[in-house]
Amino acid sequence: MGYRILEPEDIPAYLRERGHWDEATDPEVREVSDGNMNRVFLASAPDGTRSLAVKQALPWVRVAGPSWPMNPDRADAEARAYEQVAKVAPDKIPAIHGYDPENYALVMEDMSDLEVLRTLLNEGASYGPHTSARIGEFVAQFSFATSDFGMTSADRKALIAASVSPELCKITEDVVLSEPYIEHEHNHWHEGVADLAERFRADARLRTEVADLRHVFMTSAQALLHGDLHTGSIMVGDREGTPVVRVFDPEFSFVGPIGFDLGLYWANTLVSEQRAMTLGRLTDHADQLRLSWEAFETEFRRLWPTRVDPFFDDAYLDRFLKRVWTESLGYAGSEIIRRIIGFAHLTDLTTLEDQVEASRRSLLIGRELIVSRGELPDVNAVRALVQPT
Ligand code: SR1
Ligand code: MG
Repeated sequence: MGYRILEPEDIPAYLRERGHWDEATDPEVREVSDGNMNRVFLASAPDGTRSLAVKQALPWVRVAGPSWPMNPDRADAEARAYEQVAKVAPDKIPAIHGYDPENYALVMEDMSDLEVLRTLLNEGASYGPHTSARIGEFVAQFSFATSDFGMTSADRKALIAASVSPELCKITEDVVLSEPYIEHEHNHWHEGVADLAERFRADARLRTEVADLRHVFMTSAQALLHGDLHTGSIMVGDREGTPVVRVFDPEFSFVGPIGFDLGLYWANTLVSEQRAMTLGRLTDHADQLRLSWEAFETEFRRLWPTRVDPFFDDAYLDRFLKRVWTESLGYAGSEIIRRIIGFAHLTDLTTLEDQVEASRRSLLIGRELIVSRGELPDVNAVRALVQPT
């Protein structure tokens, strides 16, 4: 792909060219790439008065290198998602200063005063009362606005067409929604769960339910999603005494089932709970699914009277939310499983001295969420499954 791959030393001139830096002194630049896919640089004035983040998509998966090529136009999807969220929930994403589609680079707010939620949780922090509530609201505001309830039918068709993201969706269809259930070179696991990995590959009931979730992922166009809403895609902190929650990294964004976003968040909270249990550090982990679902449902119902098409009546809203609930549980289960026996694992478990028990419990919860999702009517039923008495 003929575009300019930025190195740290290119960033000062790049920011000046793009009109983001006109201070007399060049910024100091450091690379802070962390996720699986892209590079991120922080550019800061030496006197500390200003700083920016630059994120660039590489033409491959960063952690795999050129052996796993990947279209950098995923950065277009990320910019599009930020643009849509900015209309309805600007307080829940970083400020975007500009997108350069020729070089697949976003210039945005430096959030290094905040912390990645996963990092904090791994260190033993609790969520507090705000984090999951803001995430539930984020999903409701973003999904309502980009659904057939928030947009006219014609605008929605244009959004769906513009948001097609075949390569990134294929990653999810593969690494989340099929590979963990077949023999695949991407898969790996701790030897202490090898028997469960084998059992899951032979589990016909599980396979059919995952096939159903995979097909819903491929065909359901409910709303524009974040697409990878795990606890590593969320930053939290405090600015002048106000709690701050920011969702970032929506490069997997596409128009799909809303439950995929909620489910990914739930999976990550459930695995973090298993880590805390192992370490004897449980705090408010058990509340997070409820807090995020209640905030999602409350906000979605608050927005409902503003729907553009009143043919969708109140009884349909109940039915729709029930469907979102059930699918969220299924996607939570599939996210848990793929994070333990698939390609990309979670530090929540891998950094435990003994990860086996937490991983086994998580895998079994994941399976149950998938196969029993239709029989889990509410949060209490999920808690009974996670924490049997
Ligand atoms: C090849 S990418 C594997 C995972 O990293 C991303 O963060 C997504 O979660 C994807 O599934
Ligand atoms: Mg990411």
